[in-house]
Amino acid sequence: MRQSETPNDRPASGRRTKRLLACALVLATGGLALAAGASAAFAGNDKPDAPAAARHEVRVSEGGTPVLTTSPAPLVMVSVPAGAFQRDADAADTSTVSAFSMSETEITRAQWTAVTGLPDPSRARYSTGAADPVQRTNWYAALVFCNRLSMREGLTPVYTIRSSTNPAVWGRVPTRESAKWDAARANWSATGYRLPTEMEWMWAAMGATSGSGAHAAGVFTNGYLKEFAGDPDPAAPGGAIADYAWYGESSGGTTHPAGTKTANELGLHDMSGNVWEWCWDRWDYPDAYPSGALTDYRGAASGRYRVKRGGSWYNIASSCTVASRNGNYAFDQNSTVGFRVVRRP
Ligand SMILES: [Ca+2]
Ligand SMILES: [Ca+2]
Repeated sequence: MRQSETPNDRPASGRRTKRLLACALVLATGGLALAAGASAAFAGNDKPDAPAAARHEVRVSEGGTPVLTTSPAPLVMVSVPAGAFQRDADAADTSTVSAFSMSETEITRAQWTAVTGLPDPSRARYSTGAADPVQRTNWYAALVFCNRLSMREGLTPVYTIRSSTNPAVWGRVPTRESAKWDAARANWSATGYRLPTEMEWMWAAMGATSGSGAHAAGVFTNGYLKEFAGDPDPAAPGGAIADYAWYGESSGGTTHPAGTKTANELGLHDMSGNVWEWCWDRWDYPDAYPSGALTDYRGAASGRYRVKRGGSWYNIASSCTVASRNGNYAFDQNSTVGFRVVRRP
């Protein structure tokens, strides 16, 4: 039931509601919310904000190279080195991850519009503007963004749906469960953009090889204990999460411009909070990773949901940890969920 922790597009009404009550609420309202989303034809039904170009500030940070240079919203990619980490309390449960690069921030509303040309589905009442992360992009829509960005940058698109890598062939982004879109295949050797795997997300969130904490024999042994991405001491409880994350207690009930909180050790912003981030992996509840050593693990072969990570502007701190897992249906549009992208290094 944890995948239903946040009510679909009704965050304000249940902000302080305990988890079980929130579960019941989403079960009661989920059908209605979905029907409303479907009738809104994915575009959402909020009044649009001012044009993106007028509101988005160009920002280039340390370490990354802007690649989306032709739009008003450059996308900065940060290198994440290969490495290994302990993913839970069992020292035998290690994950090895190959090197990749990851967007410094969540994809913003301005970037969404610039890359896809599709309507911005974000719920305006839970957003401060076009520099905020895009939300209500379901998992299917995130794949469209990835391939469109790859094509725009002259890279090989990663995802194939309906035997094509061109989203123009895929048709309208589904707002209900779609077997064809669920069967999306990933070309892991392609040069283009894609969603992170859950293990890539976790490795990046804990700061990879430069993450503060205990590194022994090439394994980051306690990064999984971090209470938020950037937590300077995973072994010590507590920490200044509000310096690093827009979450339930610090957000004031909306998303905020991407990249305005302190970054983690890699220079990645908002890994904890602001919006949940879609990962590639299938997920079910209850569910566990396979035990033992895993290399470039890409998720279960089946599962009713897709993983989302990091918590959001709406969630309590315990949802924003490095190890916390959650998921949604791939077709879910939720104003607490967005995504960021990765690609080969
Ligand atoms: Ca800590
Ligand atoms: Ca986030």
